[in-house]
Amino acid sequence: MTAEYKVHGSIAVITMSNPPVNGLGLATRQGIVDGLQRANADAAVKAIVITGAGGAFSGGADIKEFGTDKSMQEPNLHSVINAVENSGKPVVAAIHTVCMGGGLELALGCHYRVGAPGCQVALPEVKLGILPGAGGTQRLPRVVGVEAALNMIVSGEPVKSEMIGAVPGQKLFDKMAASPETLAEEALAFAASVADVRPLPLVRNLPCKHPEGDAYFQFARNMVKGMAKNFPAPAKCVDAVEAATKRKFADGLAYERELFINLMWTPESRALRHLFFAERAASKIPDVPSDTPKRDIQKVGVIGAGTMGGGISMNFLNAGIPVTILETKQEALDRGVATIKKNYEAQVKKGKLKEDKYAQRMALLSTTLSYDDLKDCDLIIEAVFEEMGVKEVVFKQLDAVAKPGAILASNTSTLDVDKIAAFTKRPQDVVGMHFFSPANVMKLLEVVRGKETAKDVLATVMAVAKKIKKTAVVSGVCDGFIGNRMIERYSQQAGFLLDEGCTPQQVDKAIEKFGFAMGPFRMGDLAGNDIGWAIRKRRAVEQPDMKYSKTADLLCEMGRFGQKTGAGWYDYQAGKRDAIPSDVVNKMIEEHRKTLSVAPRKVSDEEIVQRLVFALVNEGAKILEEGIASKSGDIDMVYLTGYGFPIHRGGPMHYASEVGLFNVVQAMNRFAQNPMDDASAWTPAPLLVKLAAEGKAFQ
Ligand code: 3H9
Repeated sequence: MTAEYKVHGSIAVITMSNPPVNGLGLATRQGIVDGLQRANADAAVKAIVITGAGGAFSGGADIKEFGTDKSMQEPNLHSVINAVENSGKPVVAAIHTVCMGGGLELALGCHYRVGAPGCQVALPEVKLGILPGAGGTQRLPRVVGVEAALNMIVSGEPVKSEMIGAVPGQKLFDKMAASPETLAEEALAFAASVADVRPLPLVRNLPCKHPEGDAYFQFARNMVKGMAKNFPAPAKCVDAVEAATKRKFADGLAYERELFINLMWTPESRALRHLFFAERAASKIPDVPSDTPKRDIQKVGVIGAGTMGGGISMNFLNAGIPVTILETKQEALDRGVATIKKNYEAQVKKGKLKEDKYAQRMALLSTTLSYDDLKDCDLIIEAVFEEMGVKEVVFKQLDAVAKPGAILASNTSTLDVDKIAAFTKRPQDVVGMHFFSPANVMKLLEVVRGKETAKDVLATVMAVAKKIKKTAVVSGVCDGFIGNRMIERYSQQAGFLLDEGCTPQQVDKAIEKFGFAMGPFRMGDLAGNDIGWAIRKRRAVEQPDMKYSKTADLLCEMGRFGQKTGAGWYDYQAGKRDAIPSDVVNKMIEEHRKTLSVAPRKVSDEEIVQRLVFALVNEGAKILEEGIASKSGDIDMVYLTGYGFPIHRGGPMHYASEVGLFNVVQAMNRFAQNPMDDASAWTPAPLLVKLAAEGKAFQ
């Protein structure tokens, strides 16, 4: 049963019941139509209420059905709404908690709407790369006005029901219930009060005009152009709403349907739908049930008051969790606290943070030079220098002072968490929490699961991540975990491209045109080229055969560490971040090519993009195969939230599936023939070969 039918006196109540959010899947749609037929056939029924069970009126069309036959199967949402509009007896929507997408469109088809306060009302389809496809663009402007409707449709953002209900002249809600608790009763009373009204009011019959007509829509188009960038849907939303003001209702509806279907098949929409599910799936760990008991996290300790330690601390302060920062020297503590204050003050200045909130957050912060002061912390995160010897000292001290059951986390970005855990007598309590810089801004948190990490530690850290508003992705232990292990292959290709004839700006431009927030060389300058240098030096000992371009080492030998030294792959003017192509660097690259006896060749943008992205994909496939990531969506989330991979491409693994894994393997085989490249890096991962041969995509 996905829609229940009950009669209360003379009122029939159809309750959508399709957890978790009463998505309008086929069975629910059928249930509503059946309920309407029953109610219309029953002479004792005078009016009908449609509502939703549990925590939603309806979250809209069932997104899981998209791309399957079920989404189009009759009764489709249009037919359901037609059945509602054509009901001979009044239909009242009793709306609460969540009323979104197709759910709102269904409500707009009802003759009347009673709303509960606190309900999130939205047409969020644009966030899935589509537009409302069941009349939302035609009916919403008729009840809340063209501008308000277009704002909601183009942004997809929810608006609280009581805000809409309070706007004079709005026709979305015929009545606002006093509270969510009284909604059912008030909706029944309202339905009884309109039982005899004829003709029944229909939103489609309301007028729809904008006083400035063309000028307004031109303005809207210009606004949308700037913000929509790589996504076609927002501009189509404007077209559809404009049609509501210019065409007959039925024509507008048909036009909206056409736009909806076209958008549904765009790669951008597929990417956003993938992202929707990948984001939610990332928080689920296959062998850690969602009801795993969690440890209580009341107080957090952070070791290290540097850039990372400070940023990490701010996350917890922002969430109202007290933090004690430990350092070895008072000056370092003072510097760290001053940086935190500076960050908050900048937010206050921009009006993003209120003075009293700032004061509250700072009041939660304490500092210490003694490990003893961390003994009442429930979670202690180490953010000290990235060197195993240093981690050993820290974890041995933590083991000596931390209370039993405290979670001991390392912010290491590459080191072996199992080795770190072995410095303690409680490896089950040790986990990696790899934040990305700036840690108070970046969404991504890699949660590194050691071989002995306890399940309740993982469950707790995932819950904490949600509390501090991070997208947490679980990674197994390997060098660099998911993100940095893959980026090394990407950087390796970027270096080879310089050796073969590219300039840093050509490589950056090509990949930025593909949609990356920043190319590898601008990124290196921002993060600090010395970080990669240190890793390469370590690698040179561990994997002496690994082939890579020496240009990055030569750059560092010139002291060009990036923005922090005013020079890196690019030149920088004092106090500015604009990357200016550098003659010195280009000369260094040319000279290096001469030492390799390489005649530079013209490399196409397509080759640049494929080599950089497919290098990520191949390593991603190995990570998946080894079980370091449990699903390909997790790898995509890491790249979308931590590495500036273009959202409209859906992440490297999704993008590869879109290109076709067979084509990806073919390209890799081609690249392996290039004598300047590292052929071993292009041996396709067995999983990739298998899926390509089977004509499948990454799961
Ligand atoms: C549409 O309506 C098209 C029409 O215009 C035209 C049709 C012809 N379907 O976010 P949460 C699942 S397009 C299926 O963690 P919250 C979600 O996957 C649709 N499943 O919870 C998750 O499952 P799981 C327009 C859905 O409380 C669970 O619900 N509507 C849907 O933080 C909990 O989700 C939207 O775009 C759905 N429509 O937030 C609404 N919605 O537990 C998108 C959710 O297995 N949804 N699920 O991981 C949201 O914005 C939020 O989920 C919502 C709840 C605010 C509803």
